[in-house]
Amino acid sequence: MKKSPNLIFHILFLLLLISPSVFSWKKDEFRNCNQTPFCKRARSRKPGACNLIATEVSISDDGDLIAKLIPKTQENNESQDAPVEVDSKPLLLTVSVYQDGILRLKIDEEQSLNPPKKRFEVPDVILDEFLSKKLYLQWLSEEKIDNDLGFSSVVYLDGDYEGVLRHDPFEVFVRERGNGKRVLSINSNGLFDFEQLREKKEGDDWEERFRSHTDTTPYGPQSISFDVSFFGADIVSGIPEHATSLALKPTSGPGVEDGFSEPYRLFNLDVFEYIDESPFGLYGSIPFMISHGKARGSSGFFWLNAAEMQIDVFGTGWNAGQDKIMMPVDEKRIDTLWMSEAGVVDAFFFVGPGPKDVIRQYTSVTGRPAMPQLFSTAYHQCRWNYRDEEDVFDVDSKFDEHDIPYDVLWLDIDHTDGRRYFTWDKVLFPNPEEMQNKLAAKGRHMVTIVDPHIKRDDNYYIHKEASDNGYYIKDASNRDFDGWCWSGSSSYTDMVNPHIRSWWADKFSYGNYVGSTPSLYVWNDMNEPSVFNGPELTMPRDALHFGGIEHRELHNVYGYYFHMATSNGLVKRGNGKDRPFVLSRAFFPGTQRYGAVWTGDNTAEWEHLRVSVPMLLTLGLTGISFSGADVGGFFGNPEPDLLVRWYQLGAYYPFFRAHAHQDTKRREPWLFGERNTELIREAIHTRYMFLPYFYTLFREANMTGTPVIRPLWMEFPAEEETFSNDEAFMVGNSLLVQGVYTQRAKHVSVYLPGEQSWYDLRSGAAYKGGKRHKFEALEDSVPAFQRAGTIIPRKDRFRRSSTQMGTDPYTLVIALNSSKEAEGELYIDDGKSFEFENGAYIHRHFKFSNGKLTSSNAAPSGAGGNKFSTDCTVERIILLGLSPAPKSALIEPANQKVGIEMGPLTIRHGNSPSFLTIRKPKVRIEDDWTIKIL
Ligand code: NBV
Repeated sequence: MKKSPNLIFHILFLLLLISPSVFSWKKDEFRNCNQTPFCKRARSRKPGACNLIATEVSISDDGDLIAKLIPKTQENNESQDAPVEVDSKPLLLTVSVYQDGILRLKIDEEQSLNPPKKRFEVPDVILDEFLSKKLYLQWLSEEKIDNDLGFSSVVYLDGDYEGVLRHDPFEVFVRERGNGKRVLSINSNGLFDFEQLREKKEGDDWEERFRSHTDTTPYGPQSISFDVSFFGADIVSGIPEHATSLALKPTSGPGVEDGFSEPYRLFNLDVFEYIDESPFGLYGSIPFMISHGKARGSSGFFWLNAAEMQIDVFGTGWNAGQDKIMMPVDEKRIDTLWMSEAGVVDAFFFVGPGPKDVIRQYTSVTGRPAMPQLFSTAYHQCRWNYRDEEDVFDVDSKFDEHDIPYDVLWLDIDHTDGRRYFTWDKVLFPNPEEMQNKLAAKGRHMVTIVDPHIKRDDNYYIHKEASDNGYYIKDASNRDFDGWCWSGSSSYTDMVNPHIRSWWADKFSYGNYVGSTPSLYVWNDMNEPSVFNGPELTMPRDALHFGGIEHRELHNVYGYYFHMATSNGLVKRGNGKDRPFVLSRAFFPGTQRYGAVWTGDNTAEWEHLRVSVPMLLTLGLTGISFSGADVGGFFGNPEPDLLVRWYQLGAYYPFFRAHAHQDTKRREPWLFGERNTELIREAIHTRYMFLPYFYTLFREANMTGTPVIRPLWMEFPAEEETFSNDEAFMVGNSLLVQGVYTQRAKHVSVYLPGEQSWYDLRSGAAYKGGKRHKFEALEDSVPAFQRAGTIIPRKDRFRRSSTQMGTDPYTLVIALNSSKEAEGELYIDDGKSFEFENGAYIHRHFKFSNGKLTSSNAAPSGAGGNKFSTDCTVERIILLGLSPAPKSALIEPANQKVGIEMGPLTIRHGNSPSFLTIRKPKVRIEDDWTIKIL
């Protein structure tokens, strides 16, 4: 084995890293904007600094609007043929228009003018299907806007919107047709800047230094920055990942709070013990922002760029007194500044007008969330580390002993032979297949971790193949990059290369991954990538990828490719039959197509429980619906009270997993005394009960992009009171959940939106909407309510795992609104394969009106049908809000009469208040039927 020359240093470094005392956010290890030259330059520009004008505007053969951007000089003020400034060649601007009112703006150097290098454009994110929806512009209209002397070019977006390219000064915006109201714009504040690549001249010092690291920056400054304005916006949200509020706070101008004077950073980093309430960038990056306002609704802006990005949100009035602003100053709007170290402008404008429309538009570009396997939507038990097979069996059987269901047991890095992924520690895990099979017999699954750092050990087959074939990322001197991580001296496979991705995917075949079985799935950690001795704990920016691309150009997309290759590997191993399950820490736009993500190494503190909600809501708004936070907090030991509250809230996370650092005390659900075990059991049971509802929501996300958990304003877009509420959230359109975020809380204040009432999930009591209520903080659950007017499908019988619930009957809970009506849906498929894509599923629509519950097919004609079938029946129908109490009901077409009784809200709470219940209607869930209240 090749020893690293400074092995001792590395070992010391590693020891330092894993000793608990150093686990605190080390601000100084990371650059701030002032220490980041491109950010500093961009932030110091003044509004109106951009002097580019659009010339030679025309429609190209491809049906796009094209123009050249050149600096405005004295001469070209009059004539457009004036010479351009030295070093500043014309830039090429392209506006393309796609279905659903989507405008795409690209700005790059003109390739015909031979720039020193082609700038990186991110491949493999935009769907081909989206590209096929391009509209070919036929004609262009020109008009004068405001008091302009020159013209602007106007293109058709769709029936309601138009795109405008203002020529002088250059600006692009989308406006409503007819009334001309702006929706979104770029460069209205004149902050656009594009540092063009140029040959290095004598005296140019391009090197950048940070702490002990030097970045050779061989191509010099190449950053891009511009302002984006969101009109009619009360809030902006999105651009994960930051541990902060859902409505983004200003980072520049008036109203900047303490700790928020740095821009929101988008640079995938492994941040030890991150703090809450900070614009600091964490493990993943999605440069997509969504705005929302009472006046007009929502709009969205997405910049497809994988280099480091920094984004400022300006406080209102930041540019007061500036005369160079090109927009109606009295209009309500939020201005932002987007800065990236490299790449091109490839930006998408989404017009909405509703929040769900914006997400549909964004996910039509980057893809809808994958449909997960049913088991992965249930509860996961994780810890760094379950020590050995005995530990695994012990934990597994204790779940049964304590009557707590779980679906997946996870193994962290120490299950491997010396952190060589795809291997097993032979002493601790001598019979991995047997172990998995034993759990699989109870319908349970396992997950093992596979990180991207490959141990540089010639006896390790993955390393051998990767180094022999030249599959590693290279350092700036073109040698295999050698960094330090959990495996010691390590290299990183170059996942940007499709051939290498395919090689990696093959490593998951049952033949290659010895000891793996069909019930084993995968966890990708450290894929930012994390490099302990690298600058800011990551890969040097001047490292080289396939095709000579510098790491700086694609840093944020690396983890996405790693996740993609792993996920493809799991599909391949089952010959394309089964859906994969891969959890990733790093992410990028498009990640939603490959699996789930979690919010990394949080801490067992109340504030981290609190911030998990805006973090997950933000991920959902930006396409990544399948996400969760470590229940209990990764670092530190939660007080039982905190742990219980975390389970109660986590039961509603789309991805529900408990996890803990190796130095923490064991915290399996039964270790905190009988009462706490009972409370945790109850929380996990709640999740299992709602699995049919969650699965239906996952399908909705898969079809439309609408996330499983949603900010209240997504369901109640006109209610201002909801805009800054990120302590409560909606699960689908029917449930509202409010966390409890303080120790020994006595009361919780909950805002219930809308005009209709809400039914408390535990007591069934109805509460008025459009009001804030003060509730007693009950020990046994966090406040959760079903919205009047909805029907929720549940499965109330408890088994060991979701797999064992397959044939269980359903309960339908009908919460009537003031017109005595309600609606809901249920989606079912085999929970595992891709057959649903061929129509093998059941999609029911339930409607209660005029005293009659009807179940009808909601699948589009041609889909659904008989390709998937189930014998499941409905065992109970609970009616909330119906009076006077009816005595019986008539089931059609069976023409059978059944009695209506009083019964508990859930079968576990036999002594809770009683509600009207139709017991054993015995209708089949897949059939059409009606039940008429008599
Ligand atoms: O693999 C060990 C941990 C893992 O448990 C955690 O979930 C990851 O986020 N991993 C980070 C590396 C060590 C962190 C201190």
